[in-house]
Amino acid sequence: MNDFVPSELLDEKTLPPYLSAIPNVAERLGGHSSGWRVREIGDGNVNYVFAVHGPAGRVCVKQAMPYVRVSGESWPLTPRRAYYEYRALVEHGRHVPARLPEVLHHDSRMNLLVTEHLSPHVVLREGLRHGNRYPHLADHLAQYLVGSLFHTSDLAHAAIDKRPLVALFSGNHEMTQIMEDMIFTEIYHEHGRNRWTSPQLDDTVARLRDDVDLKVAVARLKVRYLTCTEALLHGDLHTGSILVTEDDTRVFDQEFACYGPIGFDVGTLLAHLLIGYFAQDGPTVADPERTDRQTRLLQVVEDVWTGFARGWAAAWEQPRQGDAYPRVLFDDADVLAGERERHLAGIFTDSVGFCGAEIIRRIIGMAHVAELRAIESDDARARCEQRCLRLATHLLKHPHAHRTIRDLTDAARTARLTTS
Ligand code: SR1
Ligand code: MG
Repeated sequence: MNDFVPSELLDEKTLPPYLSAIPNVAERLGGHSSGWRVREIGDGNVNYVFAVHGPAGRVCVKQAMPYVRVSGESWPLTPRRAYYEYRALVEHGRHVPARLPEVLHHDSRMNLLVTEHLSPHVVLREGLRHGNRYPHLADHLAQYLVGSLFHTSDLAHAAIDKRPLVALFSGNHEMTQIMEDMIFTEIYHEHGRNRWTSPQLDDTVARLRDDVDLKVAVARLKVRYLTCTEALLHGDLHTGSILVTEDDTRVFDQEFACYGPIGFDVGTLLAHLLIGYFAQDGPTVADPERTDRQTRLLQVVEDVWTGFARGWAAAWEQPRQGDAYPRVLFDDADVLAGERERHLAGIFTDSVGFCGAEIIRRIIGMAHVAELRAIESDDARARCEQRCLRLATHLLKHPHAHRTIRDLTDAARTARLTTS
């Protein structure tokens, strides 16, 4: 008998009876629920996540609580985020299912999502930190970006179908508000959630806050994030939201999903790859592999963009259902190709800016990243962070100076070597 009481937050004890009433999940786990093992595996700021193991298989369960994990009940947060995560998986799943976890169950009353449990996958951030090689990573990420972004944009999606989705995802405003505040506003003034490596970065932070040009650049990006509904974004596409093996790449944790500027997802992803590049310099012991790892990381940055641009151009040339750039208006293929390139250049410029904004907020805001946190010495960490901030401010203030992805990786190389 299922004695599960609805509306409660599930835990190691109550999850098995709840799951046993969901036929496809129970079947995947196999055997009797009394034999299922439950383990909490979440490592993010927002949620608890459980892996459930049965004799036949495994599933992953995420139930959104009405608050933020790292802050507890003192920071209430809508549990409806689970619904938007589910809907984003469904919408992106129409276009790029191979790069997502399979959805097994969604319970909107319980704010709960069950997906396949990916194993032996590891979180990309950790894999990169340890220097693992992922030969298909850049291709897979480019495939994910094209699939999720091109195919939800007005190039591929008719307005009559897209507009209702824009309206639906605008309901995720409590989550987007977090990004609006954290990325574009609160780090540029005194705010209780901010923290940084102190006193090493104190002067740098003060300089950032006094930098009017920088704040104008960030304010313009915030307007893009607030007003542009180009495509359905993941909304928090960092290397902790990606699971990998040598042969596979899957993107998860779409709870910040919203319609927004394409460059927001692309730039966020590039930001975290670049933070990983700078963080490699953290350990002070000599490491003969370090240079190779850094070279590989910048190669991933370059290959992700190159693969994305190539995939975008290829998708643009296919028969499309979207209302943007109707072929009937363009007899001259060169004119349309020129527009395609102009469009991609605009996405790149946006990406450069959002990349800079994301790097800064991960160093002086609330949500820091594991590879920088793991650097034990405050001085060594601050050195890496200064280089990150040097690059990020340059990107924000001079986005148009970076016309190619090589310009971006060159700027990263320069920021790493420049001493100030
Ligand atoms: C309370 S949420 C803090 C941050 O963690 C998530 O990963 C998002 O990036 C968010 O900004
Ligand atoms: Mg997350």
